[in-house]
This record gives sequence, structure tokens and C-alpha cells, in this order.
Amino acid sequence: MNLTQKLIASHLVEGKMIAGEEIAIRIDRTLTQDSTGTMAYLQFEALGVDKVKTLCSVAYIDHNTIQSGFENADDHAYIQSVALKHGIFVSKPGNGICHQVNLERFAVPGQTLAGSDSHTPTAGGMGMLAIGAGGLDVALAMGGAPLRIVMPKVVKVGLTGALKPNVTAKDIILEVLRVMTVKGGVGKVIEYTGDGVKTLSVPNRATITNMGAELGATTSVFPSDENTLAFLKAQGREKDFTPLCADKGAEYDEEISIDLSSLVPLAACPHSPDNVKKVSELSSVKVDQVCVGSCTNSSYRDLMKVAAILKGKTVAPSVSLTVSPGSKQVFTMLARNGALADMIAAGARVLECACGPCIGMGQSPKTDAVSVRTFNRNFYARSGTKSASVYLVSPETAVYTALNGYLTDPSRLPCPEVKTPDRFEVNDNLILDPKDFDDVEVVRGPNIKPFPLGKPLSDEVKGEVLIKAEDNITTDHIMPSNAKLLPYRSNIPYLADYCLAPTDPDFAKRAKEKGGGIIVAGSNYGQGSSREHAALVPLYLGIKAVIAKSFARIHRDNLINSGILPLEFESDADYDRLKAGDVLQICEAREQVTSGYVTVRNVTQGYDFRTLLPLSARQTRYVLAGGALNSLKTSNKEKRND
Ligand code: MIC
Ligand code: SF4
Repeated sequence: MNLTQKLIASHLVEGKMIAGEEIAIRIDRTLTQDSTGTMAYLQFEALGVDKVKTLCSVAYIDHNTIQSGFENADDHAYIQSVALKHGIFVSKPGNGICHQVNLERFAVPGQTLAGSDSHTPTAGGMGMLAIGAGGLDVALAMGGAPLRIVMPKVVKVGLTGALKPNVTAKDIILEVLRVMTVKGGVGKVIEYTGDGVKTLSVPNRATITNMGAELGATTSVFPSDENTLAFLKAQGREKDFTPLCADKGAEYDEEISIDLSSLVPLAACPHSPDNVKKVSELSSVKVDQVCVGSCTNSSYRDLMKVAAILKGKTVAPSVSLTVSPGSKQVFTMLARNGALADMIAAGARVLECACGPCIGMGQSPKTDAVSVRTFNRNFYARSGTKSASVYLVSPETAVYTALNGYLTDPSRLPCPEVKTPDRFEVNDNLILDPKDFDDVEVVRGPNIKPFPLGKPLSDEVKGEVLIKAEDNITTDHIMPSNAKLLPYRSNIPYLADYCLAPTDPDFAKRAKEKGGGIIVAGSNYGQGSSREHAALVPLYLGIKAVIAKSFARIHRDNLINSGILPLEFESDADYDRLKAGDVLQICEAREQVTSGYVTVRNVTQGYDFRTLLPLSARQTRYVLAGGALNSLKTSNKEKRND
């Protein structure tokens, strides 16, 4: 077996390991963060479970840390109290970005992790089967339910050779994105093998598995080997080590080979992580802002490298450089060894160890700016500035760019060596252990609004096509996140007014006027984040169905969990023929959804077309009941009446 199959086989509780079939896997650990966490915990509370049933669940507070009003702080207080009450660890604000802290302090090779954040696969760098999911699916996992996924195909990425100086793990994943594209990973796990693997440390591997989310993949995974042991030892966690790798001669569904020595520094150009070019071809791009950090590139190694290159120099006059360390551990170590002072002296604006500018929480660049970031997403408007052009690069490329003021290929420039410490500074004083807290009362400030519920599917679904969108619409289009909106993640009615605003500012107004309707889109609809809000907000606006050429995995699950029909065009010609404003009708909808196909009538143009709706029995129940929570409530009631 390959490693992915081994990890799945050891956690399989239902289904057959045949690619494309629904399987259920036991979840050892869960992770939530604050911007998806409030909804996840509201749903967890609705399930009525007393204490979590996992080996370990952690609630991180790392996204919404600006606190420009009471709202974020309300969310923090709610999450902290509800988590401790139910046996969940809390990583307080200031402790770092969930994926970095998880890697340092919690990830365990061979175990499974479900997280309400799309970059949960970061822990695949440690040999975990780590999967991002909507808040409800994570809430269910906390309650002891298995995670249901489609059995993935497994892609082997064979790495040979070693990287040249100043070519990095980020360039490896950018190369994979160039080859596979943002939809190439849907329904697949990306498994890294080959001699080149041993040249990569755990944080390097985690950069790759982290940004594997941008492929649309279910997850990415590396073997657990002597480098994993070295990292765990340095974290004082060697007892968590288990060696893991694929069997010799294991089979894969697809294969890609990368000779690491042939790679050069790469950049993802606006506005997609797969729009990859060589940095050397972009040297005329003048830069206004450089941001180092995010869950992709904020490890001790990355920031020490940045500090070493900045030492004794000054950032270019035109550039604003920000640095957000990934965790309190990284931050403290940089402060103690003087690297932080080197960055500050060079002109870096050092931010909190949190997601920060990656999710538009501050540091939006100026009008028409070029912003070069070590992050993982450069979707349109995500930085908070619609006219900005965002490039994604390695820390090495970023820091030389900050010094030069132009996008700069670092491959011929000095490459200071950074020694991985034998021992990281371990101080878990910002991680609250639930067993230290008794009788916790859940704190619900005015920003915590009830979770919206759908209505059972009616027999006739009718509505106007409110928008006809292109390919690759991201959740950042559907439910934008930035410093103005993130404080309202617990307030769906407020967020609803911004639904699809980057694509069509009048969408929400139109949806309200028409009493809901239908969204039509191209392929890979809903790529990007795991935010359920991208389904809950359309639900609130009365969206009954999304008809697209294809869907991103987590978003499709979130639509089904919310009771919105994710219909796939059987033929692209049907997409071409449809017009915004057409009225569509689905007759005998309740019966049709059980058949795998749904025939839709275009009332305006007077023709029928067929769409695909491949649902498992469980998903069919969810759709019929108007969402997962409705369905689960009904089946609990039925059980009680039995
Ligand atoms: C992101 O990077 O887009 C986020 C913010 O971390 C999201 C989660 C969210 O929207 O809260 C993700 O990746 O899932
Ligand atoms: Fe936070 Fe950005 Fe990572 Fe999302 S991608 S978890 S916003 S750092």
C-alpha cells in the first residue's frame, strides 16, 4: 500500500477503499480556529455532546485578532469558554497560527486530524492524515462521529536530488501548482516520496503540504522518518514518533517527478496560486509591499533566514515590509537570539504572531499596489485592496525583493545558513488545558447570533439565475473576509449583504429583492477556504441551488450540509446556453434528488437540461431535510421515540 492507503486503512470505519466511493474514517484529533470556530461550536452545542470524544481537540484563536470593536473579543470569549467546558484545549491569541502551533505541539505521525480550516493538511508534513472540513463536520468529529470523505486517488510526487541555494520548499509546491493547477488535486491525495524527501525538514515539508490545499486536494502527506524524529525531539515530543512510509513497489493512480536540483525560484502571479512564473522573468515588477508570514512560511527556519539576509541592511525606500512570526515559540526564539532586532533594525514592521495580512486583517496595500507575500493565496481582493496585484513567493525571494524594491531572483545571492536548533524553546503557557477548569460557564456576547437553519426541500424548486459566474470562483468571492467583515463571522444576517460582492456588488440586494434564486458558475466553484459562511450566507439569502461545471470538495460538502443543491452541468453547452435572469424550475425535486440526476427546466427559454447530483444516502437525507443539523435533529428525535 502507499502511505495514504495505510493511513486510511488504519482509520477506516465504513466503506470500501475504492476511489470515488464515500468512506468514513475515525478522527483522532480536531482543530478549529476562531473565524470558523464560532459556527463550529454553535453546531457542536446543538449536538448536545457533553465532552469531546477525540484523543485531543484544540480551539485556536489566531485569525480575528485586530479587535477594532467588541465583536472579535466576544468571539474569543465564547470560544474559550465553550471549548474548556467541553474538554477542548484552547490556544490563546498570541500563541500563534493554528497550523504552525499544531505542527510544533500537537501533530502526531500516523494519526488523523480534521480541522475547520482548509490548510489543516499542513500536518501532513508530519505524516498525519490531516483534512480540512466545514465546521459542522468538525463538530461531528468532536462528538465522536467519523469524517466522511470520498476515497481519494493517490498522486505520487517523486522528489529526486536536492534544492540549490535559495531555492526552497515553497518553490516545490509552486512547481506542483504550475503542473497540476488549482483544480488538479480535487478528489486526490498528494503523496511525496523519493530520495529528495530526506533533504527536507518537517517545517519545509509542512510548507508543501500546507499549500497543497491550493490544488484542491483532499490532503497531502509526507513519510515520517528520521527528520520527523529530529523535529519531534527538538520539540521534546520524541514519544510521539512512529516511522511511516509507503510499501516498496506501492501503486499510485498518477505520478509526477520533480528533480529538485532543476528548480528555480518561482512566483504565483495575480490572481491565482497556479499562475506560476519564474521570478527571473519578473524582475521589472516594482514592489510596494512585502509580507512575510502565514501558515505557509512562518517557521523558525524561514524567519531566521529572513533575519540573516536583512541583517545590517535597510528595506528599499518604496517598500513596506511586514513580518508575522508563526508562533509564540518562533517569536520568542527570534527575540532571544537577536534575529528580531536585526529585522526591526532593517525596517521590518513586526506584527503579532497571527494570520494577519494573509486574511486581510490589516496591512491592505495601497491602490494599484504590487504586494509580494510568502502566503498561500492571492485571490482577487483577498488582501483587502481590490486593485492590488499579489505575488506569492518564498521567504528568500520576498526578503531580497524587500531590499531591492523589485521582484528579485535570490538564486545567485548570498544564502546564509540557518541551523535547525537541537531544542526549540517549549513553553505552553498560552495553551489552556480543559482539565484545569471546572464549571465553566459559556460566555455569549451580543455578537453571537444563532446558527441559521434551512427548510426541508420542497417538491418544486423555482428561481431566477441571479448570477452567471466564471470558473474558479473562490470562497473569498462568495463570502469575502477582511478586517471589516471578519468580526461578523458569528452574524450571518450582517455578512449576507456582502455575498459575492467582489464579483457583483449588487448580488445580495438582487437576491433579497427576488426572495432568493439560483447561482450558476463554471468549474471549481468554491475553491479555497473551508468557511461554511460561503454556504450559510447564500442559504440566508434564499439560494436554493448552485449549478456549476464542478465544485471544490469542502465547499460542496458545506452546501450539502446547509441543504443547498450542488448541481453539476452534464454538458458545458448547457452552461453556455443559460443566461443570468433566466427562470429555472425543478419539478418533483424530492424524488429527483434521490436518483443522482436532476432535470432542470429553463422556463424563460423553454428547454430542459440534465444535471448531475451524485449524493450518498447520508447526503440525500441532509438535502431532503434542508441541511445536516435538521436531519440529525430528526433522526435523534426518531431514536428517542423508538
Ligand atoms: C483562509 O486562509 O482562507 C482561512 C481564513 O484560513 C479559511 C478559513 C476561514 O475562512 O475562516 C480557510 O482556509 O479555510
Ligand atoms: Fe491563517 Fe492565512 Fe493560514 Fe488561512 S492561510 S490559516 S488566514 S495564515
